[in-house]
Amino acid sequence: MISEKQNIKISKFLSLVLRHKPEAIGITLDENGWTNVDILIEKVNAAGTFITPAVLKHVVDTNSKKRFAFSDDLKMIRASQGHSIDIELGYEPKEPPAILYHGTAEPFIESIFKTGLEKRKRHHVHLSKDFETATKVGQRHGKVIVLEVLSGEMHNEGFEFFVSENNVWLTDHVPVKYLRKNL
Ligand code: HQG
Repeated sequence: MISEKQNIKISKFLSLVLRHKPEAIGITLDENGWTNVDILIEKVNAAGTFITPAVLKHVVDTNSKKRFAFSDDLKMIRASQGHSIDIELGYEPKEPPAILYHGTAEPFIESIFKTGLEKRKRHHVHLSKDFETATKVGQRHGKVIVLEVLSGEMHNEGFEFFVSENNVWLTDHVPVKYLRKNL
């Protein structure tokens, strides 16, 4: 239908407008991050990236990290996590596994072990339940370091965790005492 290269290009553009800058193409997100599919398609086309409803569905279905989700009636679409703008994803708090992983890069380690894991520009700290995924996340930033997060202990002590529709674990902040480095 479309090349892999085109698929990735559209996915990146959707991440930009559904997570960070809807105003770049003149769409708005509701308080839960949803936007109307027909309007999105119209505005993405107007901005110079050619997509049809079938192409959009293909990009959503084949996305390696399932970054986007349609509403049940298929009229709305949103990013499942990763936003920098102020929306409420509405995920219910959930008990995490005993251990979760966070992939980061070496230059950040000193600062992380001073202040803990911070959400930075995003809404939450992003954690993975498997080591491999965390490794891939960390590699985006440089020489990868995977940290172990004592999520079970945090949960017992009252910290809230959420899991996104695409299985990313989310929390507000991970204090240093729940982090382990030497994996
Ligand atoms: C680091 C991608 C210094 C943190 C991925 C990370 C993920 C600190 C960076 C999702 C720090 C933020 C999220 C501190 C945290 N001092 N550095 N105190 N606390 N950091 O990209 O977790 O492809 O915002 O370790 O796959 O890397 O977008 O977060 O290195 O799921 O769908 O600050 O984004 O998904 O970087 O990645 P990011 P992330 P998508």
